Amino acid sequence: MKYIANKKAALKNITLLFLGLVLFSCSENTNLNNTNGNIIKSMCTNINESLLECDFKDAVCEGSVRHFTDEVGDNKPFVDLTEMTMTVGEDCIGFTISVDSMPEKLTLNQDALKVNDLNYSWGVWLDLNENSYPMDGDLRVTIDKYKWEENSETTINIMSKAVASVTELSLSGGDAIAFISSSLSENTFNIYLPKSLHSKVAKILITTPVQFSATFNDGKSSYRDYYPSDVTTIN
Ligand SMILES: [Ca+2]
Ligand SMILES: [Ca+2]
Repeated sequence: MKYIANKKAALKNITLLFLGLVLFSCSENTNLNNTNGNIIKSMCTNINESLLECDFKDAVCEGSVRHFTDEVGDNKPFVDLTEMTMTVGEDCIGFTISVDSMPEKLTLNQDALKVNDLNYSWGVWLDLNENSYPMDGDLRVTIDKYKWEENSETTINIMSKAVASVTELSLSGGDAIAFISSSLSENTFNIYLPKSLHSKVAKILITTPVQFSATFNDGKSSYRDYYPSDVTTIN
């Protein structure tokens, strides 16, 4: 609940940024090499003392890459994880998350969905302390859409930008560290995190255990695909 309350309060300040998978179109790829935190100063603003809002302009992290392949056809196409990567560069961390296909439009805030319930999510959990459980001090990077208010059901066009939230997990839930403007190209999300974003981001190693997940909940049924599929400790 702490996590939801924290996030909801923050989102009230950036409602326009977070309304589903929204915003402007930009196909430029940028490689950012700034190592000393200036990238944070130039591309992030503080929502509050401990929460940043950042746009790294479709930057792509280059470095060592781990590739992950999930079964195709084991869920709804936009929930069906297919290919994922995790990149650990000198100064950055990168993730790509591909689903089988994304429709041109998504329906949000289904009438059957309760307020505060998760509607859509694509993301990755990082088991920083390698105990096979997302507990205190671990990290979560997800593109989430919640039903925050009793809004009526709506259908939106998918745009090329989505917002990923970086959350430090704790025993009571988690605290958002940053909201990162990320790109969506066809069926692939690309998330760029400079290591200078947070000390926990800097701790991500190429060997850090990860779990990818995609979720859709319309209030009547819940769909979830995750990789690796034999790990079920993350909820
Ligand atoms: Ca799959
Ligand atoms: Ca852990």
